[in-house]
Amino acid sequence: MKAKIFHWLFVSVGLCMAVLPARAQTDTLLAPLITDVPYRHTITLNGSWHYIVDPYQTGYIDYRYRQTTRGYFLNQHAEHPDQLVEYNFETSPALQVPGDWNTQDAKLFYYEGTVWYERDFVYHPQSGRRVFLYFGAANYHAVVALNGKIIGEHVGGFTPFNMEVTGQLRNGNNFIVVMVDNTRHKEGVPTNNFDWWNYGGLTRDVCLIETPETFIQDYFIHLDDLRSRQISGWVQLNGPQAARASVQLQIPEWRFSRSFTTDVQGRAYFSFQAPANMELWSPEHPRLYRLVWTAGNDTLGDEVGFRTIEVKGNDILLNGKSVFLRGVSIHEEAPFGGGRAYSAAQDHILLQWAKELGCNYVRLAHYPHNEAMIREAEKMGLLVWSEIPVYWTIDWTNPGTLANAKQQLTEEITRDKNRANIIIWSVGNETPRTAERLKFMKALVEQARALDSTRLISAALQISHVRNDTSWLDDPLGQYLDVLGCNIYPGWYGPSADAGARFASIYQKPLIMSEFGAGALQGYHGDSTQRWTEEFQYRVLDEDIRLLKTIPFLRGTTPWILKDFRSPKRLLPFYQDGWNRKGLVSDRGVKKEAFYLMQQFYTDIASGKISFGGERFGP
Ligand code: GCB
Repeated sequence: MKAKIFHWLFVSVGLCMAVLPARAQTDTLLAPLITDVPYRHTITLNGSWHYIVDPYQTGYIDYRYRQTTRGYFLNQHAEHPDQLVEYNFETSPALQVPGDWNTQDAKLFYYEGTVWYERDFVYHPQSGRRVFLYFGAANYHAVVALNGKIIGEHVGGFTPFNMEVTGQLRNGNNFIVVMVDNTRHKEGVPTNNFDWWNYGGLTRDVCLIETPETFIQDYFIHLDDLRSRQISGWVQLNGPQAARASVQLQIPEWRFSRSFTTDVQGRAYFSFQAPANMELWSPEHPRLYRLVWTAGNDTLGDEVGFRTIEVKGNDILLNGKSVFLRGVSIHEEAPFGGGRAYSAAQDHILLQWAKELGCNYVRLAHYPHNEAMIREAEKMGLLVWSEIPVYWTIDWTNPGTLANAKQQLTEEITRDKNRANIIIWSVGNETPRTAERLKFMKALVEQARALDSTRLISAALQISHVRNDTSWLDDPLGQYLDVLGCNIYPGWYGPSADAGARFASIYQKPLIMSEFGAGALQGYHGDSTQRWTEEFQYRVLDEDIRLLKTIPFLRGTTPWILKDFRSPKRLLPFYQDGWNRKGLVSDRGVKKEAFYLMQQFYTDIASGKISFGGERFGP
């Protein structure tokens, strides 16, 4: 037994040294991302995990800053009374996964650092089956070990990752240990400074995915053209039989069945014409079709919608028709109280509020939300702006930061590219106008386009100056974007937008006002000039709406924000108490007066009462 442990230490220390630099910037040892996980054969590892809070990373590094030989990955137990083992998962408390640690243990509310998670499970490997360990997300840096051996590492708090564990699972008892560290870093994405709670932990589902030896790893399907009803895409197999293999696609409602042959890389590209009776996906009619892929002895289902999205002049065309995006910004926080949201039930409540507001669109800020959120929105007919956490002032000249931002963007697009409701990939929020940032952001735009040429690219920008009552949007980043996003806060961070206020852009592109609003403590009333009252928030929003109505190229609005959210930057006692109060709904789910004002604005747009640049968006 001892010899075994020493052998393990030797091997794993060597491995750890190789894969664990002081601060990894990108994924290590991971398998290509498996998509469409809700439709796969999975074994959940959600539930109760033991945890150890380790602020000094004692389970990881020794007193010389080397990888410790007593690492908690070993999950050791003292076998003799004289043996020194200074931790014990078995007798440590438990956290629920998925979930952040901050809201599960009062001692961890403000904690930023390392927490170790451990879970035992029973598994019986079968020959001919491959197994992958999948994490929906871990914030921020995760190192994963199976049965005492490190098997992978991931950096980035909001995107999935998986490792192959075929052949590494024992028949019977197994254990996983994950070190999760949510320390903020200057070079991180996001960086040190951001306006939301840095919820740490295994915040999304954890599961084992079982597949045949050769399996359908990923696919991409999209409607290219309305008139020709051309659908195209690709399917990717993984495994020993992946090359020159036959893959079948069926869409039962169309009685469609077609086989494709993969190339040497295991990928098949396809293209076909949809039947004339194809119904398009739209917010009014969120039609989804069941599809089934078959390759060898693997089958994979999904439900997909078909629609087109493009920009023409100042217009955003959904299925060829100009659309106004009546939206709201949303953080991934539980609808009642705080804590990371992670379930379809929580997501549904948030999205239902957006529907009540009159939305056909949501801005999921400021990072990729959980997969259930996107799928729920797709079923409910809500278009989506999806964003990566390139936020404010990150480390623009650091190549590791760019590599990580690209990685998060890739993981986001890989996971969600088949969701019809996502129409915009946003590459960042309120980034500064510098040459270094432009280079960085241009690289992200190019990456997004290379991965997915079927959607629009945007970013939330800021105005550069106000001249003669006119706010100017002329950020050079705008030249690379399809749609301009812009955040403005007149009447909150700056002077009110007075009656003559105007908004101008140097670009001939559609604009989404991606943020505007004011803070109010729900139930706190007074004069409309008194900050934190619902009346103050209402007045500012009223003035914002007046300004918005004057912008002929405006094609969408997402006020900040649907629900009050926790932020350690919002410390004013009584009014804030750790909450950003710009929600249209309070942290307890109570609607504020401003909610109804915004609702009226959207009713007026949807009924065609309000037009933009002569364009009406009525039924
Ligand atoms: C912004 C940011 C958003 C903040 C918001 C605020 O411009 O994009 O993340 O939370 O302002 O409340 O200040």
